[in-house]
Amino acid sequence: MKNKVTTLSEFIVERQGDFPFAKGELSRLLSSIRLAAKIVNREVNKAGLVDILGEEGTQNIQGESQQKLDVFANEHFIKAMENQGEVCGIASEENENFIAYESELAQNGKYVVMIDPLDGSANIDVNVSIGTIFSIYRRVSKSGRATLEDFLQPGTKQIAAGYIIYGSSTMLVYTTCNGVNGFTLDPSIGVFCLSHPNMKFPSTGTIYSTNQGNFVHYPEGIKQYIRYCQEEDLATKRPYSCRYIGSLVADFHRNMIKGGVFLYPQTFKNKKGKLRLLYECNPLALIAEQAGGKATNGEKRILEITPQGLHQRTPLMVGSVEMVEKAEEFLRRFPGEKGER
Ligand code: AHM
Ligand code: MG
Repeated sequence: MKNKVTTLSEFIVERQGDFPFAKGELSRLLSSIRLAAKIVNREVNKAGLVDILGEEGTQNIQGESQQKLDVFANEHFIKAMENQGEVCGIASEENENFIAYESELAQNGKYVVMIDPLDGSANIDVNVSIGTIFSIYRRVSKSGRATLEDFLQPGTKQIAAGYIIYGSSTMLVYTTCNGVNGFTLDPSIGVFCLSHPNMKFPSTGTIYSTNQGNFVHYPEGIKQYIRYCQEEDLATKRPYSCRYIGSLVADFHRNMIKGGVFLYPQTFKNKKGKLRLLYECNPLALIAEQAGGKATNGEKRILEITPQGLHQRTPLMVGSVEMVEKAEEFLRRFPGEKGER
């Protein structure tokens, strides 16, 4: 007989005891994310069928074109976080400023959420995996409207983080700082079921993920590391495979399961890197560490970076410990100018 299926809602309730200070609040917050994820998943799945694809015609604050599904996902997560009253404010990749909820209920909420509602959006209209990334903090202000300080906390202060991957199946993977667990959506009944308990990054692997088209603009240490990945060596199973989807969540998820490293360094064009610290790198860094992996900007732990702005960017190297440390070693050996040709 098969093992009993554990649903995400059962799991959230079982783990509620991990948070004596949070009582049911964090559970309710995670349940809101679960619901919004299902709604976004429904729209993502019918994206090819209805007239929802294509450019929305607006640009987000980084000057990138927004697509309709980004807007839809953004609106749904913003609404879902407001409704339960646990969250006093939300910051999103799609909004220049954070949103401080107006209702009295929400202003009593103890948490703030940071979110990339639909990451990898360039992949939407070509039917390639995309994802949602979220990060949860306790507010530092006492009550009332959320403040900027509530959002500008280092990643070490996260109390939970996760992602949803809309891929060949839809999964929700999250941590409440007590390991990482993955749930696969059974679309026939609309329920997330525990499919990947206690996920762990293999300590090493044979995959490196990077946009190799940028090679010429990479720092010397990263160029040298990539050359190392491509060399032949039986003992370390090199050359490694290069796998790059261009959706951070999908590349990260694959590497966590199979073992690998993801590199998005500073480049000649993006001197500070491309990926956003607060709602892309920090949540994945927390998940990586909770799964026994490592995340760094090449000099320091991602989680220890003090954020200065909501949309701050950072170089990112994340994945299997031994592979990240090898890349760091190359950066030390070949310091060079950041993003120097
Ligand atoms: P987005 O937030 O505009 O979707 O951009 C983030 C995405 C990541 O998912 C991915 O790792 C990266 O951008 C890919 O960038 P590039 O096309 O430069 O390789
Ligand atoms: Mg993004």
